Amino acid sequence: MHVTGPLFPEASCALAARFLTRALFDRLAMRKTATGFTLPLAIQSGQKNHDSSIGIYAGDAESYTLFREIFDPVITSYHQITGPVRHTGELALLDTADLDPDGDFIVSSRVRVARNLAAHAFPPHISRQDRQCVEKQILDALKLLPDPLKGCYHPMGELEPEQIPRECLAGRAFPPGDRFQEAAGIIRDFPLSRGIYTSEDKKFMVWINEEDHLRIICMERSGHLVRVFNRLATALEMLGQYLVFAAHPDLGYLNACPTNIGTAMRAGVHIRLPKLEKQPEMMKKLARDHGLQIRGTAGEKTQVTGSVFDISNFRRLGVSETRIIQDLSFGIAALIKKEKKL
Ligand code: CIR
Repeated sequence: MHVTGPLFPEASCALAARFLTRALFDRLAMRKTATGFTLPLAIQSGQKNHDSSIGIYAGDAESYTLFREIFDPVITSYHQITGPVRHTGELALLDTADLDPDGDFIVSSRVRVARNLAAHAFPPHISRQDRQCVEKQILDALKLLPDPLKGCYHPMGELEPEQIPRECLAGRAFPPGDRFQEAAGIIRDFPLSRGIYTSEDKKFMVWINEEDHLRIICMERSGHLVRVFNRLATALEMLGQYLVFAAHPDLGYLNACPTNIGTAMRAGVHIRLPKLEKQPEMMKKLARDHGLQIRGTAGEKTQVTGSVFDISNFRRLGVSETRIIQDLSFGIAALIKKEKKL
């Protein structure tokens, strides 16, 4: 394929724009994965959105190896890894106490991982028929889970567009996604073959066919992050007996967005810190020292309301799941200690 003109908008600060030279593009542009995914398809989102921070998605597991000359620098730069990536995970159950037993600070704890089935194209490139097949395979596996993970599925396929916001509020649907995902092809045929599985106690959830085939989520309204993690580790272990997840020996679990590979895990708490809120520099330093990411109350790029921050792990690749939870627990304890002291 020969494309003339700039590959990305001039104002783009995307990592893909930084590393994808014209010569590299020309060399890789003719390649096609077994599912038919190409580099021009991978960079569509970055081309259409001048404010992309990454600007590239994988259409399948093979994308990470066939186009590794562009994925590798994006991955090492985003995940701040020096040298070659050598990821090794560890999902051992942990034994740590509640981080906030009196419930003075932590509102809720949440852990999520992203997974894709190895045998199918990822959401940016999947066909309608394969998406349906993925939904069925995942549901068949979920049906085998024992209590307390047993639950029910809320298919979104038959929802009318006007019903979706209400279902989202009730936790039975997820929104169609953002313009980055739309440009990447992730929202094609929405809401067909999408849905949310929830356990009866609502502490375990699986989003099917959103940005990845599976987003597996555990949460509860307490500071017991380790209990939440252990529940997720148990569910993942069981699902892994029935489903083959896309993974790479050095990169860990593979997902549509290169920011979400490795452990593909984001663990965190919603925590009320009114005193630290007034000391943003102190809070930033604590976050930096403990590898924490601070987000607004409703997630990325949102405002902080009621002094409630979303605090989670920054590192996801090149560090084990167990280590992430241990470091995060340590960091959150340090924040609570400082808040009490102020
Ligand atoms: C970007 O390039 O800015 C978007 N594709 C989003 C990157 C962050 N990844 C994500 O939310 N999964």
